[in-house]
Amino acid sequence: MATPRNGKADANRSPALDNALRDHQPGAGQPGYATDLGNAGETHQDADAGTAPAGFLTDNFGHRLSDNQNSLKAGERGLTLLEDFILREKIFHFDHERIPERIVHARGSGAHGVFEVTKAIPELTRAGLFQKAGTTCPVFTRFSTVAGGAGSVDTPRDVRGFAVKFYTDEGNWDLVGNNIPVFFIQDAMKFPDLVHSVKMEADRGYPQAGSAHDTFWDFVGLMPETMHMIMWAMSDRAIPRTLRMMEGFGVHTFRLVNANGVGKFVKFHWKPVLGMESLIWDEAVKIAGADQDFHRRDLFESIAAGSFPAWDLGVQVFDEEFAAAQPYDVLDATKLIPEEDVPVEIVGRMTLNRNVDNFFAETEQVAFLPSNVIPGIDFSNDPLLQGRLFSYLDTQKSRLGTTNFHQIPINAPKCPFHNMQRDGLMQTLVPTGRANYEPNSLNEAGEDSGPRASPDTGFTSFRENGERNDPTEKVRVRAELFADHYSQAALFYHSQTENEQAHIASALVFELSKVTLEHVRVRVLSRLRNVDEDLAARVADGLAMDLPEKAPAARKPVEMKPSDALSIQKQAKSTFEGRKVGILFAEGSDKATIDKMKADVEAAGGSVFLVAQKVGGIPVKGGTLKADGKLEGSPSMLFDAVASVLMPAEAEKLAKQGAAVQWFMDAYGHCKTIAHCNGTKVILEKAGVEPDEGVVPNEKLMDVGPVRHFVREPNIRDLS
Ligand code: HDE
Repeated sequence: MATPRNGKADANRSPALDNALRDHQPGAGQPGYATDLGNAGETHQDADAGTAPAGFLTDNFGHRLSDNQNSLKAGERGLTLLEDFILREKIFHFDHERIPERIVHARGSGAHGVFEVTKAIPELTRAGLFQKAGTTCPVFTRFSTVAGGAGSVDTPRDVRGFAVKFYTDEGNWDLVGNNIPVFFIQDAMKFPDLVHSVKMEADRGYPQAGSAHDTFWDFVGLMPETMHMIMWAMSDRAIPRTLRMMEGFGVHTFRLVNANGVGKFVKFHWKPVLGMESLIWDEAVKIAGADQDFHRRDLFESIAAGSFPAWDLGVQVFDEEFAAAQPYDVLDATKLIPEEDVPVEIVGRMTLNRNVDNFFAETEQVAFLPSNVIPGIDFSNDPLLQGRLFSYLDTQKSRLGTTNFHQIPINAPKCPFHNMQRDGLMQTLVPTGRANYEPNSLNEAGEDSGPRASPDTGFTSFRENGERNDPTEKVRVRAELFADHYSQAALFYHSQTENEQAHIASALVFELSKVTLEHVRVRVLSRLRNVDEDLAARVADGLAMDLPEKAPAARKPVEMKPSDALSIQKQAKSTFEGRKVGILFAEGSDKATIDKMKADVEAAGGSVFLVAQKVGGIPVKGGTLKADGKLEGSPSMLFDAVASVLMPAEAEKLAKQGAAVQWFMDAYGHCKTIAHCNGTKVILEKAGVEPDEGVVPNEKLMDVGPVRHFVREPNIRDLS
C-alpha cells in the first residue's frame, strides 16, 4: 500500500500502482517532499537559520551540498566559475518555476475535503457514489475569478469558478462549474471571442481583471445572448463576500442514467451551508486595496481554524417531456430552470477540511476536465458543453506540458488505473512487461497480458439523445428557442429586491461609464430596453444619455414568474457562523467587555478580530491586550460587523484620526451592524453615522447579528 502524505495507507490504490509510484516518485522517501508518498511537513532548513535541519541538503541528483550560501569563485573576489554545477542547477530550476497560467480562471484558491452522500439515488443513477447514504469520497475544490491573471486581486466584479474533483472508486468525476447558473454564450464557437473581449485589451494590456472596458461591452452589445448572464454579472452575485458564502452550479444540463439504462436530465447545484452573502461594490473596491488576497486568505484561515466551509449538493431532475414543454431550451446554457418549477433535491454535502500543503503542486497543477464523468453520469447535447469536452484536455496538455499530467498526485485517480497508453514526456510510472497492446495472447505463455474492457461495469454512453434533431443532417445553426435572449434576463431582474435591482442599475452605469465608445453604450442601452424599460431608463439617466430605440428581439420574450431563489437578500441568513466581528479598542478599554463579546461571538460560531493603533500589547483595564491588526491595516471592510470598546478620552483622540473615522464611516456605508460603547459616540458623529436599527449598544450585538441593514442604503447612496 502507498504511504500518502500523512503517512496513512491509501486503501483505494492498487498495489501495482503503489509500487510504481514509490519507486519512481521524485524525492520519494526523502525528507522535504510532501508528495503522496510521505514525510509531509518536513522541510530542509539551513542550519545557519537557527532551526535544527531535517536532513542533508542535496541537489536534485542526491549529491550533498557543503555550502548553500556561496557560489564557486576563482578566488575571494574572482569570477564565478561555470563549473559550479550546484549554482547552475539551482538557478536553472528556478528559471523554469513558472508554467503558463490558465487562459481563464488563472487566479484561484483550492482546498481538499470530503463529499458525503446524504440521500441515495439509485433510481436516478448507477454511479457507485450515489448508491448508499453515508458513502464518502475525497474531493479537491478550486474557486477562481475568470478574467484576471494569477496575481490579480480577489474581489473584482467577475464570475467565480467553482470546480470540484470527486475522487470516486469508479474514477474521477469533475464538476467544473461557476457561481452563476448560466453563461454568456450558447455555442463553444464564441468562447475565444468572449474571452478575448473581456481580458485586458490586446494593444494596451489593461484593464486587469475587470469587465468595465470597451471591448467587453462591444461584444455584449453585439451578442444579445449575453444579456441574461449580464444581469447576473452586474448583480451582487459577482462580488461574493467570501468563497464560503456563494452558490455553485454545474450550469449545463447533464444526464443521470440508472442501472436499467433509463436517463433523466439533471442540473447540479451547490448550496452554501453558511448562506449566501455578497459585498457592496464600494466595499469590494476598497478590499481590493486593503487585502488583495481577501478570499484566498479567508478560505485558508477558516479551514486552518477548523471552521470548515460546507455546501450541499442538489439536483434538479427532469425528463424530456418537461423539457419539451418549457418556453426555453434546456440545452441552452444561457437559461436556467426556476427552482419553483423543479425543486432542488439535496443528495450530499461537501466539506472542505484541509488546506493544500503546496500551492503550486496542488492548486496550480490541478487539472479539471468536464469530460471526467463516471458511469451513471453523462453529458447532454448542450453545444457549449460539447465544446468544453475538447477544450480542457487540450489546455491541460499545453499548461502542464505533457499528456502524463494525470500522474501528478492532485490529478491522479485514487482508484486503480490500467491501460496500454505508454511513454510520453515526464512519464513517472514504470509499467512492467510487454503487454502494451490489445488484443494479445501473452497470458497463454504465462505472461501478464494486461487489463481488458469491462462491458458490464465500464462507462457506456447514454444511447438515446432524445433531443429533437436529425442526426443525418450537418448544419451550423442554433435551435429555435435559443433565439429568446431576454425572457430570463427579465426573470432574474424581476426576482431581485429593490436594493438588488438598484445595485444592478448602478453596476451597469459604472461599467458603461468606463466605455469610451459612444456607439457601444448606445447599443447596450437599446438591448436593455428588452429586459426592463425602467432599468434601461435608470441606466441612461445615470450616464446622462438619451434612451435609444429598442433593439429588435430575435424572438418575442415570454413573461416568467419571478423566482425568490434567484435573490440573495430574500434568502439572507442572520447568523454569526463563519462571520468575523472587528472590535476596536485602545488604552484603558475594558477587557472584561471585550472578552465577553468575544466569547459570545465564538459561541455562536463566529470569530473576533481585535483592532488597535498598535499591535504589540496595550495596557487595558484588567490587563494587557494584544491586537490582531493595526487600525490602518485593518479597515472595517474586512469584517462582517464591527464593535468598539473605548474610554471617552481615547475616543476623543481617535476622533481626530482619519483611519478611525473612516472605519465607522465605511461600516455604516456598507450597511453593517455597528455595536459601540458610549465613548465611541464622538467618533460616530464625525463619521456621519446616524442612529438606526443596525447602530446599537455593545450589549445588543448578539441580538442584531452581523446582517446588512439595507434600509440604510437610500440615505447613503444614490439608488435612483
Ligand atoms: Fe471553462 N475553461 N470553458 N467554463 N472553466 C477553463 O481550462 C472553456 C465554461 C470553468 O479551477 C480552461 O484548465 C471553453 C463554462 C472553470 O482549474 C479552458 C468554454 C463554465 C474553470 C476552458 C468554457 C466554465 C475553467 C482554462 C466554452 C461553467 C477553472 C484553464 C465552450 C460551467 C478550472 C483550464 C480550474 C477553465 C475552456 C466555458 C468553468 C481553456 C472552451 C460554461 C471553473 O480549458
